[in-house]
Amino acid sequence: MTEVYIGLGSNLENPATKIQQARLFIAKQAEMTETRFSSLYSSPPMGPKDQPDYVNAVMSIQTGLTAIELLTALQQIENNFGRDRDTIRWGARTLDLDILLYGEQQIDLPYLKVPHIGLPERAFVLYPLQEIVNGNLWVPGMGYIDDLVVQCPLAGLEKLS
Ligand code: A4P
Ligand code: MG
Repeated sequence: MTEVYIGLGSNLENPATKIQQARLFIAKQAEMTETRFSSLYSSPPMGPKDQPDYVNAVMSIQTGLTAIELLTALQQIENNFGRDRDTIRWGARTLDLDILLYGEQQIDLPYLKVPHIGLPERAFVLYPLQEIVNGNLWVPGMGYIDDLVVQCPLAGLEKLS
């Protein structure tokens, strides 16, 4: 079993509810067992500004799936939540699920980069991640979580609950 951190994001159709529904949906998958779930956070959009604010959270799971199997499973869940894959990059979306960390593995495939490459500059990922990790987690190739958080401005991030 591998401990995996997943970033959840939504900015359409009751995003906070979407995030909670996605959490339940993930937790009930046979091959994914929830271990921690962060607070919900709101933040202004990174990327195009003409879209609603986002709600983000981070959860950890234990899984027997490989990273590639997990990516496929998460993409299917995104599709279940009505995600339209033709929309513009960094545009509004009902549900976005990113693999942030897969154990201590570093993966560099064209379609899968782990740790997630956006991690160091995304307050909406780093702060909820720091909330649920045990101690000062080492992020492979990037540094310690506490250092990454200190170096990342909040950029309007607010804890919701
Ligand atoms: N991919 C590569 N590595 C990974 C990984 N570690 N986890 C590939 C998941 N997917 C990964 O992603 C594009 C491709 O990334 C996938 O096919 C997968 O093979 P996508 O989710 O289909 O497309 P996207 O999300 O539109 O593009 P991108 O660049 O992944 O966008 P992001 O990085 O997900 O950002 N602002 C705030 N405040 N909060 C947000 O959550 N999110 C985004 C989307 C923009 N602005 C935001 C937020
Ligand atoms: Mg994504």
